[in-house]
Amino acid sequence: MTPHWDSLWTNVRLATMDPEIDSGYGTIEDGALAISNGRIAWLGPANERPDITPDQQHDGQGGWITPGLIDCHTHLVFAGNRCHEFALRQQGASYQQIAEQGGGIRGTVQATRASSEQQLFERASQHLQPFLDEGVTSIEIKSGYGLETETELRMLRVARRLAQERPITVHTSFLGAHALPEEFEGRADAYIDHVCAEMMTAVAAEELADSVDMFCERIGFSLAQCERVIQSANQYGLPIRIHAEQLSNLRASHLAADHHALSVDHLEHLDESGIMALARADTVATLLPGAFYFLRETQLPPIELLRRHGVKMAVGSDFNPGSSPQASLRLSMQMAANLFGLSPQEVLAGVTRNAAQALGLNQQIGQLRRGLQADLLLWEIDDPAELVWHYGLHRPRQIIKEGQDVSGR
Ligand code: DI6
Ligand code: FE
Repeated sequence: MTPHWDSLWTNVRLATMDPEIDSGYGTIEDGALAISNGRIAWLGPANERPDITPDQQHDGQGGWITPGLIDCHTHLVFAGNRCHEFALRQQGASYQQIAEQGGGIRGTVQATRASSEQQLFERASQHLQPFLDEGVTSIEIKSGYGLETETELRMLRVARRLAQERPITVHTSFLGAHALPEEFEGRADAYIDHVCAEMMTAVAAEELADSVDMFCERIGFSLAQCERVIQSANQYGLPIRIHAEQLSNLRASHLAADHHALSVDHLEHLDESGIMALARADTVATLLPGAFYFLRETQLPPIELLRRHGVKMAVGSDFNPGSSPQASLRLSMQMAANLFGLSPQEVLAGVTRNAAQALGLNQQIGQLRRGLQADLLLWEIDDPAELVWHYGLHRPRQIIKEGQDVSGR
């Protein structure tokens, strides 16, 4: 049977992000790329292209094709706003102090509980649009602003519906263990029982979560409490990820590594023993420079040690109303370079290949590779580093999602 191509791009340079090509962008100069049935059917140097006539041919005019961007850490579904809290922080209150006084996450929980599924969906669609416009083709979305069964389910249903109605792959994480709700004040263990038994059972019954997340922190939950959440996730066969070592070091990375977590996220207070554990488990270290910036943190995540031990680094936006209210992965990419010192190659790997691994989707997305989902972006740039250097200048000329041109949607 002669192979059939739906579409073909020529006169392009490819940043494949394939580590088997090279350890940088996986560059193919003067390349070509063909799509068939929503997958990458062929790619390589133009002069090696098989003689197949595609249904559609595109002239890339010397631009670059990259994989679609992947934001592997967001809290995109929420209601209300936290401007008041921002003002308190301007006057010197810390994020932790506000949380301890019953503000912070709890404020968003109140507003989210009071919103219908339709209201949450409309707001979340607005939140999603800027990510779509800048070339994000896959996104992780957490629950965690319900902290009771019905609202957690509503948030996750909204995330699933976004995947159905918008051109994006959505990975959902159940984050019941995000904060202690008011009605459980002083009874954190009882709340964790509730998360593990009732809430997770309901989430699993509707198949609403692709992974389980938790906030291991003094203002969140202890190691022992997180371990119980993990055991429960294991029972449902759900992979885990942990908000770890963000404000202090509770050794959550060790716990994550022991349980083969997909990712640990934030990591400003991570130490070398934690890094070695992550390296052994091949758990992805997700860096969230937006939260570092917005909370005016001074403790940097240990980038050089992560590099030295070969831990894979991803970069996420952490888009949320409290610690990272900027709806842009592209801005987070610039921050990862400028604030954390990642190279442009590391940043791009962090929002493609490594972000895909953080979602357990590295056999589907994250690289330009034959057989993978055809999620790709065509950029009018001379160097992929421009995507990290500039913020707010380049929009993809074409956005292809599973083989379909979804530019402008
Ligand atoms: N760490 C964070 O940065 C977000 N959640 C978390 O566990 C912040 C969530 C919020 O403040 O609303
Ligand atoms: Fe977060």
